Amino acid sequence: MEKRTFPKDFVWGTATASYQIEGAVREDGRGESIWDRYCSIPGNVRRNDTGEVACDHYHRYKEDVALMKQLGMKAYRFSVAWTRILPKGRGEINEKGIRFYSDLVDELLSAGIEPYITLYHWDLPQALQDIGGWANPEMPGYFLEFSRIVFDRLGDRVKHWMTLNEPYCAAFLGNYEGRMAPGLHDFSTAVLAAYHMYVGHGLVVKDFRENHREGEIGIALNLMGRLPLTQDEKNLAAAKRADGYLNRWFIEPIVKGEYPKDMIELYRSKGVVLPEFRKEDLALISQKLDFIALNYYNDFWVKEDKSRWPLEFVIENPPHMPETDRSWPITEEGFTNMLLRMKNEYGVDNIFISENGASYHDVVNMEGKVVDNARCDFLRRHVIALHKAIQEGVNVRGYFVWSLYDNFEWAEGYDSRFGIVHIDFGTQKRTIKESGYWYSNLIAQNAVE
Ligand code: IFM
Repeated sequence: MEKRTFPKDFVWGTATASYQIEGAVREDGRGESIWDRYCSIPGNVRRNDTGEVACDHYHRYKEDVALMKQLGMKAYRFSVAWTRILPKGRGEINEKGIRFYSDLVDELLSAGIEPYITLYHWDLPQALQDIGGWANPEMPGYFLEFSRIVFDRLGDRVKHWMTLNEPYCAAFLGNYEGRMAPGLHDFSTAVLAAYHMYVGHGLVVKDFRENHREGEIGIALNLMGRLPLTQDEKNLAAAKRADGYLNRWFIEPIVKGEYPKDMIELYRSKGVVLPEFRKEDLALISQKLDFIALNYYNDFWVKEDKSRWPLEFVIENPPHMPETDRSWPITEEGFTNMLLRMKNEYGVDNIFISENGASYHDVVNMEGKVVDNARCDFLRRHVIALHKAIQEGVNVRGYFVWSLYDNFEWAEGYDSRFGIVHIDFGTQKRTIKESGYWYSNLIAQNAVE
């Protein structure tokens, strides 16, 4: 088998997010988040699962860091819950919340694991949603206030920051498709929310630079191919709109300082209320970042569907595609393509893979093992695809598997397992899956076979 070696100092890690793993939602002064509220409404989440206990990481973080160390992880990406630090979103700081993250960072560093922090991974304080959430023009300023506290308290030890995780999901799935908190169905609100997230991102990056904070800062975007189901004109145009909706609306303001004109025209023609796109906002949004982080799962195919306002497309994959759970096709060549696109079309020259992984219905077998060969195969395919992109000149500095643990997979609850470590949600027993051992071996060799 061919051995493909990665650059020296390549960063290998895993990723998680606060609401998906911490639990302890009412402990030590944590305030209510939009996800607590969303989960409390029957029917929003499969089996009405909630993040109340999740992986109980809040209490078990030492054991969890020890497990990462055992697997040889070089880095760990996690997010800070705004509601632990500012229970009402603004105002008084909850020292116990800060303490938790500070202790976690210390534990990681003493285990030789580099912390990578995401400032916002979707768990907005409910108190801020009550005043309009991200659609409120004051939100960018509130996000800055929160971020400053985190930088002040953790920045002496944490050197890698991501402002937002997948703003597409937080804005569009949360405010338009309603499949995520806060569960709204209004396109104009979603566009405005996405815009304010970006202005907030810009303010935070500016503050980071002006205060000469040590380290690097970027953003984590989910960019994935949207391919025409057939080559006829209608589906080609539908694929372009789908790409505009998911990808171009998010990468172009960051790298070009402008929103895609065809999408602006489309939205206007459909009566969507758009933000003003002020020059000074666009300058903020497009400040140079130290890196752009890519979350890649799979490409999807699309075809025209005139009944779907305002974008007029639906997802429809070719028949008999190899798939993970949830009918996500396995498209590792799309991963290479997206990385090449980032470099060639958008000039991005500093990339982390902040998420990549697969959901399967894993079970612990009679020998106490989780033999997740399909996930090993998925990860191997994607790591090879990543290596190919690096060989073709894309500067990728690190890769984080989603996820360390099976965890609360948002509207899918606990049914969708992404971990390389299995969690028994009844007992909280952690069992390293075959994929966990496979990944550990890959890290030790800094190479994939
Ligand atoms: O679990 C999520 C994560 O929070 C954001 N990116 C996609 C993952 C899998 O759906």
